[in-house]
Amino acid sequence: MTIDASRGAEAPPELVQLLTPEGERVEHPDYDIDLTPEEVRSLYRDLALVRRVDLEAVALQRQGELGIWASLLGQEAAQIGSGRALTDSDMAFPTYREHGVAWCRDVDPVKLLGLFRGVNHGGWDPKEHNFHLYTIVIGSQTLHAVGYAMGIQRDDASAATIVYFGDGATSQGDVNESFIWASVFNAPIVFFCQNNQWAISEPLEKQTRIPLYRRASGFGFPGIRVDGNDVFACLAVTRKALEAARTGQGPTLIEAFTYRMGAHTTTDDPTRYRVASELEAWKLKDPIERVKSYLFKNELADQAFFDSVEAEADQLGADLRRRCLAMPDPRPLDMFDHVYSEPHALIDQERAQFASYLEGFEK
Ligand SMILES: Cc1ncc(C[n+]2csc(CCOP(=O)(O)OP(=O)(O)O)c2C)c(N)n1
Ligand SMILES: [Mg+2]
Repeated sequence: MTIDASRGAEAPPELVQLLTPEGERVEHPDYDIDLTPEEVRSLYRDLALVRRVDLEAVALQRQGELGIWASLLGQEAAQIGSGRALTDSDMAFPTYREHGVAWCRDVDPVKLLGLFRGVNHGGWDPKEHNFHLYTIVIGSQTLHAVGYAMGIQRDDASAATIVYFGDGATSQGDVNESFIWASVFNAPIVFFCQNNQWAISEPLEKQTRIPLYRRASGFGFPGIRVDGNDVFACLAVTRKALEAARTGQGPTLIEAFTYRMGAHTTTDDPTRYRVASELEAWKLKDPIERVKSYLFKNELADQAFFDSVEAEADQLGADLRRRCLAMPDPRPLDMFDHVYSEPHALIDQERAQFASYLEGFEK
């Protein structure tokens, strides 16, 4: 039996697209965007630099400097487009793969590396960046985000919340519960699902028999599918959904239709469960190449511009590597420090037990 869950190289129907894989600008009646050449160049720079952060992190893991890394390769446009749609007062709740969104929230990428190197438990102050800590437990951040959005609502603040999750996460109870809460309380939230078509080795057709964005209608709010490899469309669609949230119109589900071009994480080998031709087809839809073609074709950027971004990426990569290796190892007992915000008897006991265990080693 074959189930058409819209996976594969063909652009599925109902997809909001403003920039084709060939770099041609197309119109959409509901979603338009007017970007200056400077803004397009800036988006290109974001895309290219986060890809370099990611490549450097994969290399560092391969050299034993990180415990693990979850690559965003192929998902740059979904993350930069949605991340650049946020205002400073909006709040974002990520999974473990949102390095592009972290970039848009001004989180120093070395702090992401710290988490994957195992030298910190998060690395940044969520309040400082309005960017929550990475969440590994699939889907649980959707509940945290709806709670946060309901708080915004009760404070009567003009801000929105966005929560990121994957296609696999849509099968979690937490995600479905969060949809219900958001819907019945009309919470100011955008559910941003990056449908990269794989949940480790599980393909999309094991999660759903209908396009994911259509799930929203069953919960009572709008759902929309956007070309997740099109940074213009992701920006336009997310902006509109955030504005709807800020103006009391409640939640939106955005399904960014994209593809995980790399492995699930550096511990995974996707050649064991997916065919090479699928990846080859998606390489033609690369989110960065289409912006480059657009800039070139319309003479909005010259070779000197692309060279300067490349040079900046080289410098960023080298700087990240240097700072990653320089991060000090934490003291083992530090891990008990932030479990609770206040002293806690059980934690004190566990700290003491662990201290005496450490004493048992020769100095
Ligand atoms: C509650 C829970 N169950 C299982 C896992 C193991 N796990 C880690 S990633 C993952 C797949 C997630 O897939 P998806 O939601 O599509 O996100 P993607 O990794 O593709 O970005 C699973 C099952 C987990 N982290 N948390
Ligand atoms: Mg996935």
